[in-house]
This record gives sequence, C-alpha cells and structure tokens, in this order.
Amino acid sequence: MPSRLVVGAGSTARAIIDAVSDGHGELWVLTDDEHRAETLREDGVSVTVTDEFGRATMRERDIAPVTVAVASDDPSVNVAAAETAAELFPDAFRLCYTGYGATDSQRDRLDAVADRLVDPEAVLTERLRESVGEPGSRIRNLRGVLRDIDGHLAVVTHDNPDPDAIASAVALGELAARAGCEVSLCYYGDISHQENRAFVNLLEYDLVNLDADDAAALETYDGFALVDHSRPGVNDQLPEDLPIDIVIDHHPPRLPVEARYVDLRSGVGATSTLLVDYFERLGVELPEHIATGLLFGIRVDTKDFRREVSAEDFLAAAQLVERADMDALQRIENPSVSGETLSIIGRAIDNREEEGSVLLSCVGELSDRDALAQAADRLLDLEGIHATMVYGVLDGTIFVSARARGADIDLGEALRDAFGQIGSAGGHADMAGAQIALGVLDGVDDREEPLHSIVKSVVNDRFLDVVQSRSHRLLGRIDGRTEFGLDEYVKRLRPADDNERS
Ligand SMILES: [Mn+2]
Repeated sequence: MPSRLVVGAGSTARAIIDAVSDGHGELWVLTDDEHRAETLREDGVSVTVTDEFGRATMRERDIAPVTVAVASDDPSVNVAAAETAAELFPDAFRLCYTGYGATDSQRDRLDAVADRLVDPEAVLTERLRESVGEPGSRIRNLRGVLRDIDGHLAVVTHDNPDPDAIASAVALGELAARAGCEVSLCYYGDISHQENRAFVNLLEYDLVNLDADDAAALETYDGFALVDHSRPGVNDQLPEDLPIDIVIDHHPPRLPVEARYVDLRSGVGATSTLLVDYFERLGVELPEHIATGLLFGIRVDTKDFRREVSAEDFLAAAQLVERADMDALQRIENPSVSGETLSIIGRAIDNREEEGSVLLSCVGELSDRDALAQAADRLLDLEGIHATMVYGVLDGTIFVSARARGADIDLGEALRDAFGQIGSAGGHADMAGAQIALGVLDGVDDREEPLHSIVKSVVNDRFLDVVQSRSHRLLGRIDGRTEFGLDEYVKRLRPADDNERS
C-alpha cells in the first residue's frame, strides 16, 4: 500500500497534505506544533506530535513511504528529518523544503538528500526579479522617498474609494509611518456602499474625507501618494499639477505617470496584492486589521478570484488568510439587517413599477435611508431590469437611490439632469443618488393631492423623461436588439395603459 510521510504542519506542509490526502494510501504527519496537529486531526489526518525527528520517531509506525515531504517552517527540523528519512527510506521520493532563513550549510545538507529541493527565498527572489526587475533597488527607492518626505504624507485613494483602494491606502500608510512619516489616509467623494462602510467601521480605519472646494487643506501635507489610481486630478479631486511622490496601482495607465516613485503592475488583479508584496519584501509582519482589509480588497477587485485574477493574487491571498480576521470579513459581507431595512425592501418590492428595463419604486416614509440603496441593489437582480430607482421621504426630504447594470446609461448624469435643478444629485454610472426638499414641489403646500402621489409623479416623470430623452443610449437594451427606432423604443418603455403619471 503506498504511503506518504509529511514532516511539518505549517502553511507549506498543509498545502502538501491537502494535495496528497486523497484517501489512497496511508498519510502520516510528524510535527512539533501541537495546535496545528489538532486542526489536522479534526480533518481526519493521522498525526504524531514530536520534537525529535530521529530514527526512533520515524520507525514508530511500520510504514515504508513511497514519498517523504519534509516541509516544516524550521530549517533545522527539515535537515534532521530529511537526513533520517534518507537513511531509513532510501527508495522513497524525497521532497525537501528549506523553510525561511536556512543557512548555506543547511541548504547544502538538504540538497544532498533531496530528490527535489524547494527554497522559498530563491523562488520569491526569482519571481520578483521577473515581475519588477531588480527588487532590492525598488525597495530602497520607496524607502528613500518616504524618508525624504520626513513630514506629513497624504495617501490618497481614488474618488468614492472601493475596498481595494482603502486597504491599499491603509497598508501604504502603515509602511510610511514605520519610515517616520506622519500619515493621513484621504479620499474625495463618499464611501456610500453599505458594505464598504461596514468595512471601514468594523476594521476601524481612520480616513479623512477631503473637500474638493478646500484647496488650502492640501497645504498641510508635505507629500502625496496615490493608490489604486495613478494621476492627480483623474479620478480624484487633487489639482492636476500637484507633484506626486508615490504611485502604486494595478490599472494600465492611459498617459505617462509622473511621480518620484512609480510602481504600476497591471498584471495583477488588485493594488492590495502589490501591498502584500511590499510587506513581504520589507520583512514587516502584516497586522491583522490590515491583512483583513487587503484580503477583502483582493476578493472584491477580482470578484472572488474570477475576474482578471493572477497567480500573484492567489499567492498574496494565501498569505493573508493566515493573518486575517475571517469573522470580521464574514460580518462585512453578511451584515445583519434591521427590521426597518427589511420592511423597506419589502415595500420596494411590493410598490415596484416597471417601465421597460427600468424599475421605479416609491417606499413612502422611511427612517433609515441606507435601506434605499440596499433595496435598489436587490431589485436590480430582477429579470429583464437594467436600472432601478428607489425613493422615499425622511424629515421633509425625498431621498433617491439608483443602481444600473452595464454602461448604456450613466445614472449619475441622469440623476443630475433629472433632479439637479430642484435638489442635489450625483454619483457614478452604475450607482447614484439624489436629495430633493419636499418644499420645492408644487402642490405640496395646498395638499390637493396626497403627498405620496405628488412625490411619485414628480420623481417618476423627471427620471423617465431624462432616461427617455437619451433612449438612444438604451437601444439594444430591449430584447438585446437595436433594429427598431427611437419611437418604437419610447413606446415600449412607456406602455399605452400607463397614464398614472400624467
Ligand atoms: Mn483596484
């Protein structure tokens, strides 16, 4: 019966154990780590805990392994185990891993008895050299720039930052602080997505919301770093001519990027992956709250390892999993929902009206405006719907939240056109919002009509007028075809029996 012997229970050994524990033949693990042994036993693996990797231990069970994998994290354990295994099981295939920090003599002794030797430091150095050229000089350059700033560094994300941008800023901020900088993590716009706010709050990230109208505020900073974007004034509100010290980004740049230190690697799925690499190269241990954020950043940016994901993203995530607070991630991704939110989502579903591929829903009075965004998100899952707008009234103000899928309609622009004159509106192509004071609506004061129907007719009409006047941009959204003209489109968008709004 083929048997396998694995020495070690750290992450490398664990990867080997997972790969070979397929139920064919006996698997025996030797480790000095009681805690990890317990975890393995829970998974049904046969484990012996020992500090001694000599003949007595390895003879304890009567097996003649066909494969021996020596893969503990400790080079001295690996040398002892590999040499004993070579003596006792001369015919076995021996895979030997050096672990980190092996001396030259330990490496030589392992090499002498290994059929295959794996040296993580050599592998890493090789990979870094491939991906960024000579790595040592880059690290020195980044350190040099950080030391040179020697004052207050603003690490700036792109507008309305996503988890990748936020986590990258937090991570770079940590490295800058260790290099002696005073650090502020800054962004323009909002962190509006409920999940992203939970992310920032739960991990207690301290972020500064900059005001685009207050240029003087920038004078307090001695240096600027951009993460997850690469040019001042493009996807942030910094002046275009602001001198930038550091850029770390994974998006391919459209124009040459100017900064004292530039790291653009478009081959990876997330800026967070690049930051993991810096911690590794600088030998700085990742604090839990930062590891958690970076892992979430990679997962969100790669759509859970499905979009533009690279081997580097997987490797970075594997390191982060060891340090991250998985319970916190769970709470960020599946926040508990309040009864109020649930009933607003319920009302949004009940009250929905569909106009072609656009869904509108008025939920009436509300006490929690965040629920609107969640309702607009949920309703976007409805078959055939490409844009949703959910709104309700709180403290004399109408709050509107809209979501879209695909790029044929720019919701931010649409809401600005529809409500910019009578209130405030803004956002992105796929996610936008507006606020309108009730007082500006005709008929509200004399209340000839119920408030609810006034709000509904104003909001629905204004939004649909804008969407329809740009309906050429929505062509193709109906049945995925574009053969019919604008008139036909409008007819389909506003069915004949719909006279409620007029
Ligand atoms: Mn990103």
